[in-house]
Amino acid sequence: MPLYVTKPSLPNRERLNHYIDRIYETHHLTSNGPLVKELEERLQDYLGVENLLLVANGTLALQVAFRALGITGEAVTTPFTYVATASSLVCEGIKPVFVDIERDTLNLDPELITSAITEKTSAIVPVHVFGNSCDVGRIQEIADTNNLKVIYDAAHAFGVNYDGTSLLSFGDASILSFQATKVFNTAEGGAIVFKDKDALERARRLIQIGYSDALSEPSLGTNAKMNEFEAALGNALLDEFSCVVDRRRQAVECYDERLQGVFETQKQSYGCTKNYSYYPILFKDEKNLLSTLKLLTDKGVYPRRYFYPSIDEFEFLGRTSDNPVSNDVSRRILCLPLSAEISMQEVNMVCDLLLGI
Ligand code: T4K
Repeated sequence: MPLYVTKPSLPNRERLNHYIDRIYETHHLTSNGPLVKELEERLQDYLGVENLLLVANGTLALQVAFRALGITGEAVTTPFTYVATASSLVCEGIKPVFVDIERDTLNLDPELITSAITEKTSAIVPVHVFGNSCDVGRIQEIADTNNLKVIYDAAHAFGVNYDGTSLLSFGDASILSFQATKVFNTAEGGAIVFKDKDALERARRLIQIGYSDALSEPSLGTNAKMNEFEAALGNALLDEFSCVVDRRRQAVECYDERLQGVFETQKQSYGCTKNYSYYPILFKDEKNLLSTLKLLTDKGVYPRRYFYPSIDEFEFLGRTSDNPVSNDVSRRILCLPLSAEISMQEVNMVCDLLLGI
């Protein structure tokens, strides 16, 4: 059996049926139905946040957050991320301005932000890469000094705490992705956590094609609603989520035990808890990475080059390619197979291959 970078978690079938039965009883399939409302409330409790809005996916979560917060002109962001962080800016008519990352945490380097700010800048869009927290304190100071909004791409940071509180409570908004490959998934889905209730209400209207209710006149909007089947999956998975985290933690501890000290890896930010979402390792150089990748894929193991290339190399994003750390890291990094489904035998098999045993 091939071993992919991840295997999505699925809830117990009977548990899922219990939620699906409710859909069959009510025939309420979408448009802010009871299961979506229930999941919104449960996630607020579970994550320890307020003003959480469920949406169709993480990419639309970003677009809606930018629009609800009135972001225009330019936004300072990171080149070491998935393309959606920046393409969502472009879709909203905002120019992404890339600044380089810290070599150890792999997150946006706060010390480089100020020099990238112009009179057109209205936001900073950092990413908590692989669930590792950015320097939220320093970023907020810079935002306050320059009167900018901060929208965190927290697609990887479900359930992460920083300094004893949810990492999602920093900035003006944080977005989550619940796409199948994420720690917590609803097949496709996402959420926005706003600091401000008014922004939440604007976003709620935006995701319902500009309608606040069926009778009033609409304003400009899009369709970014989560449906009831996705919410059923989310509710059922949340019921057993502690087991998902536990199994992922065991796999990460096994990787750590075998690989720590052998490969360079991401430095955990101080005060930040782990959600075991990804297991990145860095090779000496790209040649080394490519030969190991071949060895692994020949044996049916398919890790992923998250994130390669550094997205400042994409033509449609302006191709600046002048972020040497991001460019270097992106050529040398590989995310190893990790999921709640992976067995310790499989983790050990990957480690044996990496260590040439
Ligand atoms: N911001 C950041 C920082 C992000 O990382 C992402 C998404 C977003 C924003 C946008 O959120 P969404 O709009 O996607 O909600 C994946 C995901 O498609 C993407 O959600 C994710 N980040 C990105 C990092 O990775 P691919 O193309 O590398 O993954 P894919 O679909 O090839 O899946 C990887 C492996 O997982 C497959 O080889 C097999 C396994 N798999 C995958 C799926 C989808 C399964 O076994 N079953 C499945 O259903 O992009």
